[in-house]
Amino acid sequence: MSERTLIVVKPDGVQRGLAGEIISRFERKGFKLAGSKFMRVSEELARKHYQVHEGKYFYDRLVRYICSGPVLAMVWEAEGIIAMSRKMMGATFGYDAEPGTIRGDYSCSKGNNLVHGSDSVESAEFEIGLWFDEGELVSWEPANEHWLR
Ligand code: RTP
Ligand code: MG
Repeated sequence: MSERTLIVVKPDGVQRGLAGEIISRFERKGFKLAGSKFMRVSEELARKHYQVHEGKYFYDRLVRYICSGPVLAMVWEAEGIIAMSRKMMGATFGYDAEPGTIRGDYSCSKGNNLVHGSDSVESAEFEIGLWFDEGELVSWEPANEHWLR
């Protein structure tokens, strides 16, 4: 199986109507969508998701931010997707991110940076397991001859 990553359109991305744009960039790049859900994040999920940042001064604010409104959580797959999707998202803070990246094109903020993407194979496995049940992920294997060629 090719590499998978967790991508989350954060509350500001949803509220600004950028979910479609973000999906579109990943689709056009050639990534395959393996799962998706529009949801609210519980405080418990937020704290686990951001556990590497526990103790940092921005941790509580980060948890409040990700819980503040609906998000679009997705699993995407492609060979090398973790590094590629991080490049496409751009640097963490919108004002640092290069034009042409998602954050560089649509965010000039520090905290409100529109999108999350896993940063390593280990964190992708951890995060996908946290956000999705295996049964919520969809196979692209053709079932029969009805398949566009
Ligand atoms: P993400 O996990 O959301 O994809 O972002 P990232 O890898 O680029 O950045 P990371 O270091 O993992 O930080 C997670 C999120 O915390 C917020 N943050 N605030 N100094 C600060 O105030 C600060 N540093 C990080 C950002 O929302 C970042 O996306
Ligand atoms: Mg991160």
